[in-house]
Parts: sequence; structure tokens; C-alpha cells
Amino acid sequence: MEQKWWHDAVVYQIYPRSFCDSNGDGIGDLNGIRSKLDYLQELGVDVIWLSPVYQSPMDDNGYDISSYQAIAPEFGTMQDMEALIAEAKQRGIRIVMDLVVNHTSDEHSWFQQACESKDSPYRDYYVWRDAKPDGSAPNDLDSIFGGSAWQWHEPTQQYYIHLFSKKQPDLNWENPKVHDEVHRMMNWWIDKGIGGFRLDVIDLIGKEIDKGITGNGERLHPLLKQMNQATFGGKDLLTVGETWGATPEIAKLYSAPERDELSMVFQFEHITLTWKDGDKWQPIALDLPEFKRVLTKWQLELADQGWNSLFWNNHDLPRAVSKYGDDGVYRTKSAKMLATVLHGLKGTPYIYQGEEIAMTNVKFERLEQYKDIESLNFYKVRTQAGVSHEEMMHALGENGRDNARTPMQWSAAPQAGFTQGTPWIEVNPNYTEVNVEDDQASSDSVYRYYQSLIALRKRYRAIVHGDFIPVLEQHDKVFAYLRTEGETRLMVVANFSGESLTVDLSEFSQSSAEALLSNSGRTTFDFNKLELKPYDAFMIKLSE
Ligand code: TEU
Ligand code: CA
Repeated sequence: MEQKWWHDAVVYQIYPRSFCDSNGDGIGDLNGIRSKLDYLQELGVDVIWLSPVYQSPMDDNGYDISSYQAIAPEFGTMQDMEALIAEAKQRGIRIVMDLVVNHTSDEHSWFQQACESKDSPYRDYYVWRDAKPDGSAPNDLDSIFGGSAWQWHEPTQQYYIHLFSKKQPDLNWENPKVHDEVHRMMNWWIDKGIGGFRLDVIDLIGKEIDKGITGNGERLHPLLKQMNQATFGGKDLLTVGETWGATPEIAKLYSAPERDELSMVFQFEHITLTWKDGDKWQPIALDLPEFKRVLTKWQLELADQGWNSLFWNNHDLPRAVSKYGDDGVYRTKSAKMLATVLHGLKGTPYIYQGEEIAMTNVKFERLEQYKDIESLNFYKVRTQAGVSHEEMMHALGENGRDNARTPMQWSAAPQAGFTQGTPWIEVNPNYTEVNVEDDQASSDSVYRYYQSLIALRKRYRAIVHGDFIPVLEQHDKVFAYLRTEGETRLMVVANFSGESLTVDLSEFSQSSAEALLSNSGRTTFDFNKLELKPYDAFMIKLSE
């Protein structure tokens, strides 16, 4: 496969509202991000994926855009944005923008005009349908945020579709004018020197509403080819699609180089394993054998015909160390174990802000502490359907998106050094122990462990391009695998449990072993009877 710069890049995701507030209004902003570029450069990341900073009423914290070529005043100015792109570039860091074009905000001028009359030239920028004879919605499609996906518009006597909040009307991707408007805007941003796009719920733009089809419609890939050719194609940019419904087969359609669509996609099969029957509000415990099977499947099936993104969390998901590790006594050790397993895999790794210091879920006690529209909508919908307050509060504590959106914890100073003012959402009370300043002063620093992992990725081509070979595949508590290329053989071994155990790796007993990285300072290994302490993880270089 032809080498691309983003094959061995490491991406850091910033949720701007919660990263760093530079002007004391309690909301993170662009100048706050600029003040932390040295921190990110030292970590060793090559790309910042910046969640939306465009003008927005903030119904969905910026994923509801009212003007694509203007910066939301609470985040700063276009000059601040241009300065961020330039200063990041000076540090060898590219800025990947979040492209949210399945829908706009209802406050976008296109939608405002579409609502004026059925004859508006913008009417067909959106998806309108008549009510059924009895006045009810055209069909029973539900919003992903709970409730019906149809909103009645009284003045023009039609429904419009919104797969997310009713303030996020879906764009009509059957309308060539929408294609042209979006492509023009994308090229405007490309001309500003950005490093690429993260494409929000891009699998939905091929929707066929009257057939009840939302994801993976038959027009989806032709639309992506067309977008590629009209904008980022041939410009060596990183493009990553958010595709909740992707299987490895579908992921190849998006990311096989010869298809000229995207660089890679975010798939969520490993994430939804802890959702009972696909319902995120019924959280269930991690089943490691299933988790290993899914991750192994994606490594083997996408090996040379596409490209994996690698992530445990993002701004929509719970904190990795709480979800898949142990955010109590083994917080830092299990966070390092998770990082070792992820960064040893084949693909482009994504670090979500705070993951590099093992920030944890917040599990608020009171509903009012939560801000996320999805959580608040589902609390209403589910409790009205009879689910108890306690059960929904447990579900929000486990899988609510605000777990990832509490302010970045920079120090043990008030408000974790995130703001001089009152933060828009409460800081996780554990900021007094979990923060950048204390982590960097500690001999057990998680940040420095991530630095070492990122440096290893740059040093060993086998990590980026080597084959993935499962080891101890049947073990129900240990995840182990080889990465091989030419003479190089690296092995990752990770104890995903809080128990001490012994494993038999005698097939490697003839090899000498050099510990490239270990989360317990361990440097020697008896492969015949390898003892693993709770959450032990290491990457070993094997040589004959
Ligand atoms: O997310 C799509 C999406 O379906 C998840 O947000 C949703 O929360 C799901 O239940 C998984 O938790 C994208 C963005 O990442 C998200 O922040 C936006 O709210 C959403 O699209 C609408 O733009
Ligand atoms: Ca601010």
C-alpha cells in the first residue's frame, strides 16, 4: 500500500468547549488551545482533530451549525482560527476540521429561508413531507436523540426530518445545490491550510427517508466519490468518516485507496459491545473475549485493503479507563495497559483530550449537572416509558456523553486550571488528584507513557505497516498479539484484569526479549511461565 503521511500519524481530539478557557467566561476557546500547543507538540501528536468551532446556537454544542464559514464568538474570531492553523503548522501539527453536513442548525440562513415558503429556492435544501391524512408524521422514523425524527412546521403545513435534535434539520443530499454549497465551503476551508476533515455521521447522507433507510444508502458512496473529486481528492489530506454502521466490508468501500473516497473511518463495533442489544442506555460489562474477537477481526480484515482508525473514546463516549480499565486503585496502570494495546495495533491512533492523563468518568449525582441534549432527551423519554430515575442515572453515569465533556484537568488549582471563571459544566471532583501538573511531576506519569508509545510508533515501521498476528487468542483475560515486518517481531501482552495470573508463551522461549515499554518497570520475561500482575502490559522486541 502506498505510504501516506497519516499512516504513522497520531491524532489528538480537542472538544473546544472543554479544553482551555483563555478569557474567563467558563467556555474553552481557540486562544486557550493555542496556549497549549507546546503541551501537544511535546506529547508528539501530528494532528489535532478539532470538534466544531463554527457559528452555532450550541443546541448540540456546535454540531448544529448556523454558519460554516464563521467562528462562534464564544470560541474566538476567524483571525484566532487562522493563527491556530499557522502556529500548529510551525510545530508540524495539522488541524483537521469537523465537517457536519448531514444537517445544519435550524438557525442557518438556508433553513430560515426554506421556512418562509414552500416556493423558497432553499426549500429543497431540506427534507419536507406532508402529514398523513390523520395529521400524523409521514413514517415512524425516530431521532437518534430520542422521540420522533419528524417536526411539524405550522406556517408551511409540512413536517421536516431531523435525525438528531429538532434544531438540527437534515440537509437534502438528493439536491445538487446542496452538494455545490458544501463542496464550495470545504474548498474554502482547504484553502486556509487545514490538514483534512472528520466527517460527522457521513454514512447518513445517502438516506432514503421514504424507504426508512438512514445509514449506508445506495447513493452514499457515489456522493463520497463526488465529494472527493470536488474537494480533498489528490490533496494529501486526512479524511476520517464517522460511520456507526460500518462492518469491515463496508469500511473497505470507504477506505480502500483505489476507491478515492476517504482515508479511513471510525467504526464502533467494539464500543457497542457494552450496550445491551445495541441500546446504550442499558450498559453491560465488558466481555473481553468478544472485545478481542472484534478488534482482531478488524485488524485482519482491513489489513491491506483499507485503513483502521484506532480509538477507545471521543467526545460522545465514556472515558476509556472507566469503561475498559479500572478508574480506582489501578487507574494509571490500567490506562497505560489500554494505551499499549491500542497504539500497538495497525491503524491511525486517536487520543481524546484527557486520555493522556487517565481522566475518568464523572458520574454526576444530580440530573441538573448534566448538560448534553442526548442524555437529557433520553432521560425524559425513558423515565416516561417507565424506567426508574436510578436506572437512568446509572446509565448516564456509565455511557453519557458528558463523561467526556467535563473540563480538561490542567492542575489542582480551582476549576482544575481550566478557567478563571465558572465552567459551563462542572469539573470532575477528582481534579485535585487527576491533573496534568501532578501527572507530569509523577514518576508514574501517563502522559510520559503516551510520549514513549508515540515515539515507538515513529521508530518501528512494523507497528505502522507490519502484520498483525493474534497470540493467546482463547485467553479470557489477556490480550496479546505480534506485529511483524521483515526481521522485526514485536509482541504486545496485556492483562485486561485486576487479577494476577500466569500464561504459557513457551513458543517464544527461544527468542531473546527486549522490553521496549512496560507499565510496571518490568524488563525480563520467563515465557515458559509468564506471571502477569493486575493490568500488566508491555511491548517486547523478540529476536532469534
Ligand atoms: O455523533 C453521532 C451519534 O450518533 C452519537 O453522537 C450518539 O451520541 C450515539 O448515541 C453515540 O453516543 C455525531 C457527533 O459525534 C455528535 O457529537 C453529534 O451530537 C451528532 O453526530 C450530531 O451531529
Ligand atoms: Ca472562553
